[in-house]
Amino acid sequence: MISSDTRKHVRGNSIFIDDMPIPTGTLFASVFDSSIAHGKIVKLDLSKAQQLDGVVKIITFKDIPGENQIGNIIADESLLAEDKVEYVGEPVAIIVAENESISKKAKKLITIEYEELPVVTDARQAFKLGSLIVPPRIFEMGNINSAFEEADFIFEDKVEIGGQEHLYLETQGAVVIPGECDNIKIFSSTQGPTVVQKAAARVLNLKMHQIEVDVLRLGGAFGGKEDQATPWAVMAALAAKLTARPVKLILNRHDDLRMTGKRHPYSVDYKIGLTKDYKIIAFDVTYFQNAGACADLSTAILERTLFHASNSYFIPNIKAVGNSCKTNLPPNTAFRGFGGPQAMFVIESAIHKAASVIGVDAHVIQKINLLHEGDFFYYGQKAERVNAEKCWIASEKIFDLQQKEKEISEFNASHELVKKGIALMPICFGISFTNSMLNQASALLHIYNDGSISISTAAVEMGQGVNEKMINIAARIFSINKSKIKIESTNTTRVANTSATAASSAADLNGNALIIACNNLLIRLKNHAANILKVNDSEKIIFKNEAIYYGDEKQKLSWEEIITSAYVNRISLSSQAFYATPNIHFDRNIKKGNPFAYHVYGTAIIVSKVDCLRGTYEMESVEVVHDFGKSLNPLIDLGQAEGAIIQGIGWMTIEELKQDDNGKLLSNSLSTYKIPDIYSIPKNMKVHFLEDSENPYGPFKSKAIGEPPLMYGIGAYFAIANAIKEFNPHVALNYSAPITHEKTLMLLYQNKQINLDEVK
Ligand code: LUZ
Ligand code: MOS
Repeated sequence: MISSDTRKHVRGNSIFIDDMPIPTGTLFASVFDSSIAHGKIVKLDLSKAQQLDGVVKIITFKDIPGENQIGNIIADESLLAEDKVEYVGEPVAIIVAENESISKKAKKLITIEYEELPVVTDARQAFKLGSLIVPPRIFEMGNINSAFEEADFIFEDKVEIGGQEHLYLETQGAVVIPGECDNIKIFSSTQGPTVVQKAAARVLNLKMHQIEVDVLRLGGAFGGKEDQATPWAVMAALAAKLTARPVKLILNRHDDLRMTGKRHPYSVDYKIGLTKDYKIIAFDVTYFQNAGACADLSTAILERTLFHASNSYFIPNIKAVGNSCKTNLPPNTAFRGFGGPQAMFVIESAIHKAASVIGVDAHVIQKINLLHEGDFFYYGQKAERVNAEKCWIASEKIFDLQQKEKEISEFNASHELVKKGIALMPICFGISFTNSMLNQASALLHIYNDGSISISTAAVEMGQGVNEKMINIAARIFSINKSKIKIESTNTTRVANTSATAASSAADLNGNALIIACNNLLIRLKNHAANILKVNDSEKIIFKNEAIYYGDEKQKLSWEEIITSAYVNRISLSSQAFYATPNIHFDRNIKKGNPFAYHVYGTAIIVSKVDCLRGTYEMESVEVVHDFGKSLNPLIDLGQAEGAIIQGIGWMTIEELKQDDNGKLLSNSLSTYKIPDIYSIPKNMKVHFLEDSENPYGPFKSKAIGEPPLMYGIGAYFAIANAIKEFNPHVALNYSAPITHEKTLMLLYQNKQINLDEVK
């Protein structure tokens, strides 16, 4: 079944911020930002710009009525720079003008002088200088020192992991309409309406109830709008307050790429110890996270890295150290996976390295070490309903791993300049915000007296289909046609204190709240139906296909009739409900607890094909067994899985962020930053739904889907690496992602003498 949003999207009927009809007199704001990565502001001259016809106001930090502070977890981020700048793209002033072209023209008339300071863009260099966002964090289990003494194999290495640009189709932006008495309404392209509301209140010196944030939908987000939609919305709100006129602020693509943060690059040291029968008994890992110039969500992201240090494996002795390093780059931020993907690439690199040196296939080591029922995660949570091995074995069987390996080795034996490589990638991803507090949601349900339904939750639709899932839930409980149900915009006045739509949890948290709201009303309606039908046992009343049944007997009472009758009899047709995930907690002092409601499992088998003359490659196949629980909507879930896989492969292969030594983004356009396109889709992509998986924590036993499948993309790195080894067996891999075509070419010919005349 096609979702209601799909229809709107393909017909161009969906409204994004930039499509909103705006009131006449709306001003346009643009942002003047730092051109250097680190320095003191010596002089800021706005006079020429101010004199330009049509410029209404130029705002600096001095005009802020409240606090010049938008830091969410840590208060270290000013909305507008005061006396120093710490990254290229840091906002300094807001130019508010009658229209966009005037505000852009005025921006060019602003002059600024800096006293430049040393620039640090590298996480390890920042660490050496003692430039950390917070003190190092350490998670541990067992005793790595004694375990390393018992190990038969020990390997140590370094891993480098690149960042990733979100590239949501809709850039950051907001429209703000001022109301009476300082009340303002913000339309923001944000994943976190309450985050925006709170930050705006702080900066404007208003109460939260004076600010209404409304979000109809986002044109993509991927984590990039969990925290980083905030500054633009707050700037527009500030401009609206100071001018008492509506204000629109939308970043163009170049500005967005330059000014916003990305997925965090990490540099990592590890040491891994195995027994002679390939059991991993010790893992010592130190992460250097490149946080950028302020905290943003970096500490939470680093925490999730620590949680996922051992991916889908049971390792009895682990020590993981996380360093969040402050550099002169735009603050890096949430991105689908939230630190989990970086952790998984490291443990997979360690296993791959061990396998290469020992001389076995990596998947032999992977399989032996998979997590089992009752094992403990090293942060103290007992593993329950573990599907790690189930997915692995199902993938071997369904996709005939043995036959595949045979075909690949035959292919490689008979081809000299094209090689194939295979890799398996198991995943285990914890579901719940790692900050337990955030695992709450509410739903507001109205049934109008014509029988149509309106639903508000905290979930933000960003193309992931959460609205359709909410419709599915209500339609299922009331057993009515989907066309009777409407999902309203996400709005802080209707649903307060919302957690951001993030952590793959929006459908779980809001869906569970919605189930409670629907059931409350259903009970009310059943009691009323029992009255009408003059029966005592309302539990025998069933709502089915828009009709009312008593036991098996269909009654002369339709959905519309029972609703009208309830209204006439003065029965409330509205319901509000709250859900908080039970049984989760985490003690940040002892670093133990039960942070996740459950885990999502799966295994991917990825085959690459590398052109060994050119260094180019393609993914020939990606075949996955994924644990969806009991899917709420298989088509949406499949779409999420496929999209995430491609996004993950992009991160590991072709998406390469580059800055110069002065902290200036070089990959600042779509011609220098390549993301996957239609030609990147593997010829053979199959996602098999694991059978017999149920989840007591998900709505109707479903599991979260947003982030976990992204991490299958990590397998692409190793599939390419293994193909390279077929061509150049003595290649020394440096475990540096992404493995671009250029890097592939260099690795193919690393230390390799080749006489092309001899090649067939
Ligand atoms: N956002 C967040 C997230 O604030 N906390 C999390 O644990 C998280 N996990 C994944 C993605 N976004
Ligand atoms: Mo998050 S990475 O905004 O789910």
